[in-house]
Amino acid sequence: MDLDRAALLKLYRTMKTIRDFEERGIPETGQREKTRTDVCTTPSQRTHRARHCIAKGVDPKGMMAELFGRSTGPNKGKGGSMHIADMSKGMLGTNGIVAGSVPLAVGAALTSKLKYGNKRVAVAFFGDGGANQGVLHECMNLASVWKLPVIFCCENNGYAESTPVEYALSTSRVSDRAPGYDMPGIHVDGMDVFAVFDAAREAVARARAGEGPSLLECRTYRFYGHTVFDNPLSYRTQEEEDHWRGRDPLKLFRETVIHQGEITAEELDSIDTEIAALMEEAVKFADESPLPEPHELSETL
Ligand SMILES: Cc1ncc(C[n+]2csc(CCOP(=O)(O)OP(=O)(O)O)c2C)c(N)n1
Ligand SMILES: [Mg+2]
Repeated sequence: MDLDRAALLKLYRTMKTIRDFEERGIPETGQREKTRTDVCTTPSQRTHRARHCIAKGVDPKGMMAELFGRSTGPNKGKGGSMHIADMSKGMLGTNGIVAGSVPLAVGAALTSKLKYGNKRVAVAFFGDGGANQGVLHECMNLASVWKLPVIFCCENNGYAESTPVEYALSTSRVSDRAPGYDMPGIHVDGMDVFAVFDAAREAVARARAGEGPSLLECRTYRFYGHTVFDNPLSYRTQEEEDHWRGRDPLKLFRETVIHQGEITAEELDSIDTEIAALMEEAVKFADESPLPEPHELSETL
């Protein structure tokens, strides 16, 4: 690990913002959906797509507003939790179609190659369920043939809804499929942010050097159900959940940096307090923001 203090603190702040946003955004949005009769939204799935937006620097206050269907959201309340996009941050759009964003990333990578000399790198995120979608395989093939600057990043959390990855995947790892497309296949512990960071950095360097795509599989876990209506204990055990909870990425980060003496527990605690206040602010901002006007429905963003 060769990250300086500022980079480590930034990493922790981002991770903690994602966690708090997910844990706060889900119940808050659900509550408003139940009590509001003047707006129709689909029941919120877990806000898992939000994490990539936050990592890319999309404003959490605006994102909370988007979840609440408010006009101050990056998509003016018309995107909701499923379709947040913020082009100014390079966030090309979250997607409700499993593996649906993969071809969009490959298109962005083609633009980068043709117009920006591979300087911009596209990252296509998909799950272990998405790994079995046909479109992913077409995309990996074409990206390899054209040596596009794209990273295929599989967040393997062990389940596609309730289907265990061991049941649905033909290989033992998603990354095992990379040689079929002549690209590196890297498997990392997705609970270890340093392992993910190192592997991602290498894949980015390869993409920028014009060497083409990589397949990066991060083995992780979903702490909650697939949706708020899902009871995960109907298809997995408490012991399994406890095991993965013990490997919480925030906990592992804390233990590592405190042990190495890079950062103190107090510094991390003060970030926790700061993020808790940011979430209060985000919920307040979203609640106080106006709903979109009916005439905005057909306006493009
Ligand atoms: C093309 C398509 N098929 C089915 C669905 C229904 N669906 C929504 S999420 C999901 C499971 C996805 O699992 P995975 O790729 O592992 O992603 P995770 O939810 O674990 O992040 C399915 C089948 C969908 N949204 N799109
Ligand atoms: Mg999954």
